[in-house]
Amino acid sequence: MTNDTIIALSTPPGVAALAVIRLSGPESRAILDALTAEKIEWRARHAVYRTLVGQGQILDDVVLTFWQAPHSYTGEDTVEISCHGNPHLVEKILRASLEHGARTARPGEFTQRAFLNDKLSLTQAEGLLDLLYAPTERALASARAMKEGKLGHALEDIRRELIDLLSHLEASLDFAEEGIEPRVGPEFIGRVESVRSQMGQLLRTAPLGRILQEGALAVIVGEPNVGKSSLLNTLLHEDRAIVAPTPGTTRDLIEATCNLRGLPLRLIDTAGQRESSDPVEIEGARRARAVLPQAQLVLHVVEAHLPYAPAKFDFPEGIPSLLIANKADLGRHASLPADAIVISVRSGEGFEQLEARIESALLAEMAGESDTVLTINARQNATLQRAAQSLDRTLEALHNGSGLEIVSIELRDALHDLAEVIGETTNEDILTRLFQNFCIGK
Ligand SMILES: Nc1nc2c(ncn2[C@@H]2O[C@H](COP(=O)(O)OP(=O)(O)OP(=O)(O)O)[C@@H](O)[C@H]2O)c(=O)[nH]1
Ligand SMILES: [Mg+2]
Repeated sequence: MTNDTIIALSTPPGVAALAVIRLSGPESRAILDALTAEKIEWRARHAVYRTLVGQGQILDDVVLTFWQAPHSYTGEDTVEISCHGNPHLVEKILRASLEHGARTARPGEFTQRAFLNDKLSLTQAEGLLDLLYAPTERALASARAMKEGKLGHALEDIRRELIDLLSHLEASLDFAEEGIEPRVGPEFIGRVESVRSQMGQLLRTAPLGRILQEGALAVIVGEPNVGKSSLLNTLLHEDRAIVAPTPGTTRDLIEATCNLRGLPLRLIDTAGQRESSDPVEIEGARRARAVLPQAQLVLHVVEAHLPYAPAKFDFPEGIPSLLIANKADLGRHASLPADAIVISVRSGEGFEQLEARIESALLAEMAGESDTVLTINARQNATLQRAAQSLDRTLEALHNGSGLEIVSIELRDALHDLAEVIGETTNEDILTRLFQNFCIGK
């Protein structure tokens, strides 16, 4: 339990109609008592209107709302001050509170206290962080599911089953000491397999989780004048890049983010690839090739009505690419490969299919689970992978008829990793890093 009282502005800095300052800790009420001339009858979840006074000066007219421990966000006594949204006023109220014993909160410290006081689990805290930063509807839904504890519950179910399996196993091992041959039946193996497949399902959501949090990078490349910038503008629904009939229009990399079927997609438009003696164009084409290896998806644009020729530049290995044949309004050449996505920026045709193909290319690893709401993040993925490996070794040992001691060790390892994902045995560093990512006042 912490015994100091922390304070921070919980709304964005700057001028606004209102600002909310939050205090949490045992002295929350006392600090405000010291700033008000008129006595306050503190009642949980009730708001009172008061004038704050500091060093004989009127600070502001505010509304104070009180939450009593443990029924607050942090689990501690908490007071929220709603004041006028003037940065100088906020500064004065903060300073006056610090003079009366409050301490400035670190980023995420309110949420960290909530975690330490068992008000929310580690995966819920991670969901909350994702919720604050979610860039699309789909990211919001996934963050909300995690914040509501759905992932935590799925992990708890897996853990309970593992504990149960382990206790069965230990019981058999105890019998062994009494001279009875220890054995586990096919039912036991079946249960381990089922736990492993549940873990597999969660692990498959990791690529989507990453895309929802960080966005996926798609780079648009092709020869000059094929309509790369036109494609960028259409996907963005915005006139972002210059479009012109002269080849060699785009020189710099142009980056923008769009929302494609709920997936945050970072798009980069590039200079056309061709032999040139213009140093600016050469540099533009070089930058385009240099950014390619960072892409999660390459959008290779050609012209639909012209004879198809493979790209003269190298695609980075291992990055999926889509062939997009633009200007279909001018015709379709017979030489176009069958997998080309035929579109026309001018007529708007083919965009439905293009979006579907981009979506499935990005979610390929999830095979048919693109509607998944529950996703795991990078930290959970790393630890859950380890747990899955332990389970694989458990199954191997069971199938090979290795000793049950080995099975028990592997199951224990899996349990240990699972406890870490859930947040029961997570080390300080990971916790510190997580909470630092929150904004101040959260
Ligand atoms: N007919 C037709 N013209 C198009 C279509 N899409 C783009 N264009 C035209 O093609 C020309 C080149 O378009 P851009 O989008 O500037 O092509 P780009 O690939 O970015 O060209 P660079 O930046 O020079 O490499 C412009 O005149 C566009 O209006 C299309 O679907 N149909
Ligand atoms: Mg261009």
